[in-house]
Order: sequence, then C-alpha cells, then structure tokens
Amino acid sequence: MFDKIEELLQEVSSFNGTGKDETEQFRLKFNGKKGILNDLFDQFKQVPNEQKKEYGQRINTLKQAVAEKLEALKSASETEGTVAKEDLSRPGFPLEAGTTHPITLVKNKINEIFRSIGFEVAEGPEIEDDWHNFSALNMPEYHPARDMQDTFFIEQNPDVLLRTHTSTVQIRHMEKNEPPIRILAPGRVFRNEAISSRSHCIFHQIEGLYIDENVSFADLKQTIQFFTTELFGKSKIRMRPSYFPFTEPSAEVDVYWGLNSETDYRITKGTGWLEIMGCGMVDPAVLKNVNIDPDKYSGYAFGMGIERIVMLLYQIGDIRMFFENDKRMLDQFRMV
Ligand code: 2NL
Repeated sequence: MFDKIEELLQEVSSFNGTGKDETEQFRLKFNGKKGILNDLFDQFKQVPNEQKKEYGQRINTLKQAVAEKLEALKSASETEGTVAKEDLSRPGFPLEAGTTHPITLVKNKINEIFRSIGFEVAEGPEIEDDWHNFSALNMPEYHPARDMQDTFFIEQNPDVLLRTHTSTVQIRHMEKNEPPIRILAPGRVFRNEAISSRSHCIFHQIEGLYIDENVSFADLKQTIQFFTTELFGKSKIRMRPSYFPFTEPSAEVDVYWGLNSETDYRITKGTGWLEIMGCGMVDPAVLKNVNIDPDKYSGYAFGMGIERIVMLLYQIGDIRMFFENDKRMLDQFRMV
C-alpha cells in the first residue's frame, strides 16, 4: 500500500506535460472527483489503526506534490501564453528626439520675418581677413573704432582673424553683386571678452543690408517697425542718434516694452524702453570700397545680437545658459 503511494509520488514528480490537454488529464487523474487522491482518502477508513498515521502523512504528501506540480505547470503555461500573445506589430519604445536650441529658434523666426519682405539669407566664412572685417567697413588701421572690440587673431598674423561681426558677409556679397541688394547675415561672431554673466567670447548676430536707388532713412524705420511688430508684437519704437564707423547717420533702436509687470520695470530700468539693435545709412565710403557708386545708390544696414533678443523673449537671466547645454534648459524649448 505504501509502495503504491510511493510510486504515485514518483509519477507526480516526474510528470512534465507540455500541452494543455496533457496537464488537464493529469489534473483529472489525481485531483478529479473520481481521481486518485479522493480514492486514497476514501480508503482511509479501511486502513488498520496502527498504520493510519503514516498513511495520512503519505497521502497528504502526495496531495501536496500534486498541488505543487499543477501550480508549476500553470505558471509555466501562463508565461508561454504571454509570449504567444505578444503583439509583434506594437510600436517600440520611443527614442527621445532632440530640441531646437533657443538661439536657432529665434534666428529662424527673424530670418522668416525678413524673408517675407524680400530679404535673402547670406553666409560667409568665420575666419576672415583685415579687409572684410575692418578696412572695407571704414575702419582703417589706426581708426579708434578698432578698439571698440577686442579681436582674436590667429597664427600671430594680423590678417587672419575671427570675424567680430557678420558685416563681413555683407561686404563679400556687395563685392560680388550689383544692387538692388537685400540680404540678411546671421551667424557666429567672436570677441575677446572677459567671461562674466553678461559677456561671452562667442555669440550670434544678425545683420541686414538693403542697397538700391533712393533708399531712405524712412525706409529703414518702417522696416524696423515691421520687424518689431512681427517678432515682439510691439510697434512703438524710437531711434536715438548713435555712432558706427560704417553708417552715417547712425541710430540705436529702442522698443517700447511697456511697464505692465515687475519684470518690465527691471529690464527697462523703469523707463519702459528697451534697446534692441543698431542701424544707419551705409556710409558712402563703404559703398566706394565695394565698387558701388554712392552717387547712384544708397542703402541702410542694421545689426543685432541674437542672445539678447532670446533672453528678452524667454526671460533667460544668464548668457552662459546658452552654452551649457543643460538638458533641463533645452527641454523647455521642445514645444516652442
Ligand atoms: C549692433 C549694430 C550695426 C551695421 C551693423 C553694416 C554693415 C555694412 C555696412 C554698414 Cl556691410 N553697416 N552693419 C550697421 C549699423 C549697425 O550693428 O549693435 N550690432 C550688434
């Protein structure tokens, strides 16, 4: 009798049914209403008293073994089921896409605004020579205006330098093209400045140039006003007299930002006005340098730093944030 139970125990532990039907047959054979276990429990009454204890222990062991085997088979078939049910057409885990840097974002916006009124984007080299960066722009060798910005020279050669403004692009364009000329020159420029929260050696500029017959200061003002309205939604501007070696007359452009918030007070120093760019009528000496007849043609030019505009638009307090590439900063421009 005990040998029979021992045999059954062996059968249970060695059972390794794979299919669903096989497992169900196994379950019915041992656990079914008319299964072996019920049978063995029914026989308990006929077992002699002195053997009842051992018999009880053995059939309980068998019952336990059957239960464990069924549990093991069940979880194995569940795992199998999941694999079989896997939807292979499901999309994979998404890869996080990069974001557009705020400087690029604003540069593109400004490009679009001027393209809509007939300007074309022009580009040129970052490593320049003295002529395109200084001399052609009415800044001869000993002109005091050259001290206005500190220049990076390379290879100890004063004729190989990093451009300090993108006017170089416009000089090159005027040398190769006849008026009418309507171009926009965005790009990186380089100045040897002390690192602080307000200054940086590499920054971005956009300059614009329009040369044709009868271009006037009124044309310049209207164009700038169109630009500030498009970019900031603000059309109230003023022009203050200024000086640049390459324009005459020259002006600084202020936008009326308003005094609606505490931030407005802080960034406009309580005046409501904000300086956004410099501009002027191209100096006849510059036109002569690129073989454009100043008696026939006139033109205007303007220039602005992109970082400053981005800081205004998105309330960024420190210029160094543009170059740290901190993901927490860049991620904020995902939806812009
Ligand atoms: C500023 C002011 C300015 C120009 C740039 C220019 C270029 C040529 C001829 C004449 Cl080829 N002018 N550019 C003119 C006036 C102002 O920039 O504050 N820039 C950040």
